[in-house]
Amino acid sequence: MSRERVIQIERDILGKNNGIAAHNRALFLANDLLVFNLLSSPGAGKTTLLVRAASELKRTRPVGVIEGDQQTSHDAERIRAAGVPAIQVNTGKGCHLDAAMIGDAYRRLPPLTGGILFIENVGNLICPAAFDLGEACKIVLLSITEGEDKPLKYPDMFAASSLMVINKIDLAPLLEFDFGKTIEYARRVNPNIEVLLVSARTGEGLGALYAWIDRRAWHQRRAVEDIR
Ligand SMILES: Nc1nc2c(ncn2[C@@H]2O[C@H](COP(=O)(O)OP(=O)(O)OP(=O)(O)O)[C@@H](O)[C@H]2O)c(=O)[nH]1
Ligand SMILES: [Mg+2]
Ligand SMILES: [Zn+2]
Repeated sequence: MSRERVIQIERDILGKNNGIAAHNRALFLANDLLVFNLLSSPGAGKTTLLVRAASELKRTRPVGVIEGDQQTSHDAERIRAAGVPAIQVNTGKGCHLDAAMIGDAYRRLPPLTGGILFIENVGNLICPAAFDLGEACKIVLLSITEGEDKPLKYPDMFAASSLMVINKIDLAPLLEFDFGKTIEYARRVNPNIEVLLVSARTGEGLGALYAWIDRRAWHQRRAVEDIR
């Protein structure tokens, strides 16, 4: 296949996805729903973080989760065990979630008006960056066992994200992880990226994450009021 043909097919796929994502986004705003698309390599701690965050945040607003994995419903079961509604999407041979999958899964969740929807994308630092799902923003999770250089090796993911959450800081005494260097690399790719340090295991740093989420909720509500 020629290079031009490959580029054309990519454009068609992304163009179709973007149309559905715009539809999702309008629906989310109409339902006063704040939506985050959570991205990371496999095992960085997305589900561990979501179990804690969803349990905490659901005390003050509705919270739901859409879980993306190639196979199994393990992650949705972990979320449901915390008393939070979750829909599992299996992508089979696919390696990312797309906007149509999110539209379908959203319809199967209970009403979340005024609340938060977390989408846990397939563990993959590459193509989920290219697919808009209709989210308010992307959050990239980087665990300190992965090494400092990931923002430079997988720049699209960090360029597309509004927030980088550095996870597993409880392991810092065992590793020689350079936080300053990692943040510098991420900001080289995306000068505006915000950064938080957490341990999803111990809960350290999660207060700052909840405050960050509350600020986003406040900004979205103001933007919606301005439109209305
Ligand atoms: N020490 C430590 N371990 C963690 C932390 N967060 C997650 N883990 C562990 O890391 C492993 C993977 O965590 P998950 O939450 O399943 O990671 P994930 O990103 O959801 O993984 P996939 O959905 O497979 O991509 C598990 O063994 C967790 O217990 C943390 O903050 N500290
Ligand atoms: Mg997971
Ligand atoms: Zn993919």
